[in-house]
Amino acid sequence: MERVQQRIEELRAAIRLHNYKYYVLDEPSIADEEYDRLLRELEDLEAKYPELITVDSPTQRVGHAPSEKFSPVSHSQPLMSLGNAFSEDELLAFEERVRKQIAGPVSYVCELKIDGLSVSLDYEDGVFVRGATRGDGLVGEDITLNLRTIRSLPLRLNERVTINVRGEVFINRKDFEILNEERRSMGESVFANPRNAAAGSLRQLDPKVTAARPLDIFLFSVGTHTAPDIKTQGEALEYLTRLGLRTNPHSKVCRDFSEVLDFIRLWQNKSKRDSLPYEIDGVVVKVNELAAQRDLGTTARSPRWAAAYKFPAQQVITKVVDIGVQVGRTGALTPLAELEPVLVAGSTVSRATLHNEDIVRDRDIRIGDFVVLQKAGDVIPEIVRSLPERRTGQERSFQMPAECPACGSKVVRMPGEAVTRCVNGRCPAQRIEKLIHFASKGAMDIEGLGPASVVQLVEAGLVTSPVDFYKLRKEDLLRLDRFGEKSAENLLAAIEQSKGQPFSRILFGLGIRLVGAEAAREVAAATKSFANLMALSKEELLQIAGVGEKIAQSILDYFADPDNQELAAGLLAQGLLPTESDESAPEQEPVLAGLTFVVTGRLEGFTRSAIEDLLRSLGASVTSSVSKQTSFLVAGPGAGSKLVKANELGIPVLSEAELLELLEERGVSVD
Ligand code: 0OW
Repeated sequence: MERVQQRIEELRAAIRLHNYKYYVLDEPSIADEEYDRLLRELEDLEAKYPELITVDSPTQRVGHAPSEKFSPVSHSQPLMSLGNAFSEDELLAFEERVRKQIAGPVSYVCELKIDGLSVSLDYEDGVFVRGATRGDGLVGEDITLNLRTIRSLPLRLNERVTINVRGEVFINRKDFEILNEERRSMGESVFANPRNAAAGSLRQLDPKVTAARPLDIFLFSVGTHTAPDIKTQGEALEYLTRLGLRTNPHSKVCRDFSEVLDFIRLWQNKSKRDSLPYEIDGVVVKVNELAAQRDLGTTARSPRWAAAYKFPAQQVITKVVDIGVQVGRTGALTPLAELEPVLVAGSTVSRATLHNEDIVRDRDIRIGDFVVLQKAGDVIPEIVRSLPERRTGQERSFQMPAECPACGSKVVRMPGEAVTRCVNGRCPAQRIEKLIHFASKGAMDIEGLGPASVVQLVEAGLVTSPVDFYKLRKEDLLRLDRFGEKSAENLLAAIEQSKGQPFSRILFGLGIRLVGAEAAREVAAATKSFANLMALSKEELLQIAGVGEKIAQSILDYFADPDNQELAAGLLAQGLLPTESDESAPEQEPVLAGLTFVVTGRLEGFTRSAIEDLLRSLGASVTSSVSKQTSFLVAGPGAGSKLVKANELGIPVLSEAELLELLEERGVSVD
């Protein structure tokens, strides 16, 4: 046994070293067959002596049973997002703010901004124990099993430290193209860009699927750690590298801001970026000294000591093959340019919206024109201008059709409005858009009921109104292609689960003109049920915050239509809402679960106990003293020693307004 244990240790150490050289340093040090032989010998030994298997053995990369769903993980410290700078001037303004706040000399670190998915990793005594997506910055999803499949992510560090680190998971451009090729050949939908491919691969419920995807990772910051005292971001990156974690080789400590600008001008160059195997969408500029970072602090969402310089949008030239019309869920007819497919900013574009008729005329875009197309990162592509000098005289101007292309009924353009609209409430194009909107993330959030599935259900005659979603049966779905046992059950479960959505989401999901998510929240909070809402007069509607003349009229018109009354009754009949208005305040989503708050100083809008009760009702714990475990300090005017301590420990500090903003973001409206 002794000898076996020793041989296993030798094999693990050798394989771990080869993994590190091959995947982390990109410097293979052994022939593949030699590597495979070592791995197979270890697998055989572990098969013969399963009691000797450890969680950090190189053989334990791919988990077995797929999980039902991802469990939530509250981040020890929030994963911040980044404020953007779109020009050198905006970057100089960032530097100006830093200089105003920081007395002594300041250096910077420039890091390529990897265009991937940010994750947080926990190592305990050097062993990888948990990994999560960023989520909303406070709470992410546990994707440990999937992260373990990333070969460049070590399951065990070079030192036995307990540390939290953050980084970006990505897929190389070449691997992205190969993956899309495979999906195309299997008739599956392709990923729009490498970032979506990485995100889609990481959020697979079955780790075996993730293991087949060529994911990679760069780590870029150190969270809580028991490590030696690190004073700068530069040292943090060196420390990550020393631990055996993969860091980006192009990061650079810049003594002053002119070096920052040099770095940015160097990497802005397209051929320089194309020389990288992965996509970057900018440069992250960080104040190097951690003490200065603490002095600068953070806003609710992003640090004041970092900025993301986004490269200017890439522009390409392509040809307008045709200009069609798309009918939206509110009946709006939107001109849509069909383009000769062209690669821009990491993905292939073949369509671009032209917004409305006036824009087509103002920019003089004609069918057959060569045009300049612009796309910044994953922002929607846009036609900047046409190139009249390349016209041949064959080009044709766009005319908005007089009838709706989907149902043939007359279209109207109200005087003074830019939008042309189909007013047939039963128009099939609108019907589909409405169904897509009803199931969408911001509304009923029905997982697996994206645009393609909605179209499929409508074309199969299974669904014409949102009520029909709740009448679907498994046998209906199994008759459709791309639906198997599992996917049919998952979809029906997701539809069933959506019955618990609050009234505000249902109201938003109906797609009433001018009633967006915000107005829907206000109206739902004020009326609590369809019955109450439909009983309101215009004057009463106008009493509701956020409801003006137009919205009140739109709501009255909507519920005056018998089809919509039938729809509301049909949804109730499917058990979507308690018909009576529930007097008890709906219990709040625990959006702050797992977070620890300390409150100090005077707050304008709350008594101390009111704010603490609110935070506790949202799942947070509230303590009286600041420590490393504190997630946020809420500091009103007159904050004293607690504020100093929070800054010393690098704890994010929120003003009362920033706290409200953070709650607002999580859908908590505080009256
Ligand atoms: N994408 C990146 C990157 C980076 C964090 C630390 C505090 C705020 C941002 O390469 N090199 N460095 C950071 O630093 N963030 C990055 O990506 C951010 C994470 C979340 C949103 C961006 O993707």
